[in-house]
Amino acid sequence: PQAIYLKDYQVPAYLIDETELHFSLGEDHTEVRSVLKMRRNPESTASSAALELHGHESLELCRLAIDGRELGAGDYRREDETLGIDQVPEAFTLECLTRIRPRDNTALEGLYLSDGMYCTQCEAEGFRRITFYLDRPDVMSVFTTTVEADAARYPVLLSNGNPVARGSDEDKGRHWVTWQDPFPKPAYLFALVAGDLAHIERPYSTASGREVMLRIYAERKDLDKLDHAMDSLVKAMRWDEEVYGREYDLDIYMIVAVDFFNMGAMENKGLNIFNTSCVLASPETTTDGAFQRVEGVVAHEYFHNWSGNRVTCRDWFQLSLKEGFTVFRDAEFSADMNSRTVKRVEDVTLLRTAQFAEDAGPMAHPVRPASFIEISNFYTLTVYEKGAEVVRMIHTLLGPELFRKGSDLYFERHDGQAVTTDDFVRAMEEVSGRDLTQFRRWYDQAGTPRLEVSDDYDADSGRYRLHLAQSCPATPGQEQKLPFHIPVTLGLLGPDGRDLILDNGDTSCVLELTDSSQTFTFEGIAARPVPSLLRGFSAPVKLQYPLDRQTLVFLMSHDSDGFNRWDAGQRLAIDVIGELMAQHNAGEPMRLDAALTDAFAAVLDDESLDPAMVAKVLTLPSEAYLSELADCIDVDAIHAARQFAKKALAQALAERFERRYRALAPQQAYAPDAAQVARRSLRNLCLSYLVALETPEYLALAQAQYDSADNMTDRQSALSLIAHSGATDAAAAVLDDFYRRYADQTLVVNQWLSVQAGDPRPGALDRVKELMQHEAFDLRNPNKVRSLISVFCNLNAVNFHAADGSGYDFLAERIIDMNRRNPQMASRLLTPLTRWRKYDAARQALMQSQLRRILDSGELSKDVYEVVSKSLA
Ligand code: B3K
Ligand code: ZN
Repeated sequence: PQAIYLKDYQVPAYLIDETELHFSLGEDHTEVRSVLKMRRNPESTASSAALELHGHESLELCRLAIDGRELGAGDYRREDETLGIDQVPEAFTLECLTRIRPRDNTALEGLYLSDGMYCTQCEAEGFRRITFYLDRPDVMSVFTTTVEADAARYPVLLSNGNPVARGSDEDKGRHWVTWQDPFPKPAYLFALVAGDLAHIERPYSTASGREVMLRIYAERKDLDKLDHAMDSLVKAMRWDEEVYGREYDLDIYMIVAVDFFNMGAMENKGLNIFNTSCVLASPETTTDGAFQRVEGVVAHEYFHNWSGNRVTCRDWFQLSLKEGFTVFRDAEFSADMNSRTVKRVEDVTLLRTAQFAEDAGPMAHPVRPASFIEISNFYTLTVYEKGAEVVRMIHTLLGPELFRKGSDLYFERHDGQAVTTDDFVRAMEEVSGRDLTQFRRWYDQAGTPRLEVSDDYDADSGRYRLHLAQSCPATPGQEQKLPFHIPVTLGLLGPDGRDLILDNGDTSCVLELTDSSQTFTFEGIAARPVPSLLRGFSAPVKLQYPLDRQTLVFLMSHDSDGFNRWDAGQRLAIDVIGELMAQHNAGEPMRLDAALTDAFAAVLDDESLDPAMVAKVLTLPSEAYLSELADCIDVDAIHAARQFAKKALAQALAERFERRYRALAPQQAYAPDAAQVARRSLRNLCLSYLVALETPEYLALAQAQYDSADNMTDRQSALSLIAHSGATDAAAAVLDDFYRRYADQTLVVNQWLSVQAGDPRPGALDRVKELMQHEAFDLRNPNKVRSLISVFCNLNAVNFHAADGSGYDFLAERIIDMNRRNPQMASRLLTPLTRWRKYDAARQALMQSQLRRILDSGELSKDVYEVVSKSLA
């Protein structure tokens, strides 16, 4: 397989002004007829008049004609992934008839069947599995699509745009609907759905008074779980009108929920296709976290209508143009709908745990990659989450008003175009008059910068100086890095814990670090201050500013920045757990520093704090984050020390945990609103500490919560606490009960699989293997694979990294099998093996040998080949 380079980009040689598609869906195969109005691109410098269309090897070509003249086999060249015609006119009509087999499509790209319903996934390069086309985002065309199918089996026929005609052939029992999408779009935004679907609908009038119909489709049995997604959609539409001045543009907006889907959802123009896990929600079946995820994903896909669809990407190297910006938009939306600080804590936790790990691994790449073998491998935390951080930094540097002006200019200037991240930055430069040349390095240089800070204070002169230095580790293909432009939001706390007023008259300011090291001076400071650095996590960097535990406790209780208060608590916990690990490895008894217990007690006692933030502060850093921070990951010590800390905190604070647990008992009927979510999160956290004590009394408390819960949040958290406790009989009984209650609710059964896959006790791998044979499991369904296999390999470190290598062996086998079925899934599964350099020599050898085994296993997809070969390089 060959790499493709950004530097080789060339404008398309041909354009497609109009695309007419006719789908005849049949049980055995589907016929796709296309009529393309094409012409030579006046901007192309290509000398030959040859036309190269993309087309997957699975396409069966039945007929090809130019301007009505049928081409014979000698008139074109069929290669693995392309169809070439040597000589075509300046302007012409290309007709094509292809045959495809959606039923055999296990890759879930292109047109496939999900539980008997037809659906599509075309981003990034799935359209070439439907028909021959210029399947690249800078070829934008107006689509008219007719879908024809059996009327009884597939009563609902959908595509992008507005329905303009329909009809039926009663003798044959078939019917058809024609859809027209007036907005030119690239093929990756094409969508088609056919099935026996039910829907809910709600009218919406836009800010300027246009009437729009919103519809959400799902299987009939799930019709009662669509209201939350609809409410979320309406909120997102209003928010985008208010915050970005963006309105919806078609007469109808549709979301369809499907059970077989490689990722979360897809923003196809006017016809979003969603994983059921990102649409369906009901109190009985859905946790608070999942309710919020539905809200966030519905908003994300809706926001793409402007940041992605109206203005799209020139090529796939620019993916973060739409994804980074849209993640930033959805994060701000969720922050406005719920708690801003909690949302920030969650996003930064994901970034620091998983994106930093990606940035330090063999697949590290810039937000705008310079090359790829398979683009599907680049839908990453770096492109999405770090990309969103880069947009956030622009927002921080410009301020909200100029940022909005920049976004207005970007949308107006580029509406209907396929553009680059540079175009986005240029709009921001123009409205602000700022030069972001150096800032652009965030798009081009991979790796997580380190920010080293030291300070000094001179009491006589009242001068306080902060010394900031940056560096960035080498990443594959990038040995040397140039300094980044880093916004460091800063506050200074006086000895009383209050913010000092800074020169700008405010309690925070933004320092702009542009050199490899710089000193910032503050005059007239009466006493040595404590700096609150990177407030709100103003840049995606690793901060190195050693603070003693006492100062961390001080920041934890006084910092006016909620994010940094939380972060100080995390740093304290990390420090204390590190000490426990050292004791563990020295064979000494572990002893928890009372500083942590006291700090937690103070937070727990302060009833004026938002319970959601209290829950975040009292949540110990995850094993995954502790692993990311380690140079060499000591899986067992991390697990042992963290468990010990949890239990020791529970012992010291049991009374307090129990008191708050009881005080936070539900007072009203369940609602997934911010206030209730906050109470439940703290209450369930208290319960988790109590159950860590493993006393019959507290296990009974968890059991009582499980039995009496009127919602999935409380039931599921009790379930996993009991299931992971040492009480084996109770664990088996509650898992059994849970399955029996929810056997007909696929998404709930997936949680049941995850709880078992995540069990840190010995024997989890055998259980996972058993569950693969269970009726509830299906290797073809990505949600099931993620719930069972990915959870085991990513969230159950002690078992997956078992010293005998059994976890690695299991995963390699799964990947080799999945490579044939669904390359995208297979490639995603590889992630934990790619991190082999972070483990001890024995584990390194075991992991490497499994990677080699995969590499030698036969014909690998581009997806798997790219990740395995880069991991071994
Ligand atoms: N744009 C899609 C992701 C498509 C992934 C293709 N492998 C979902 C999203 O980011 O909104
Ligand atoms: Zn997206």
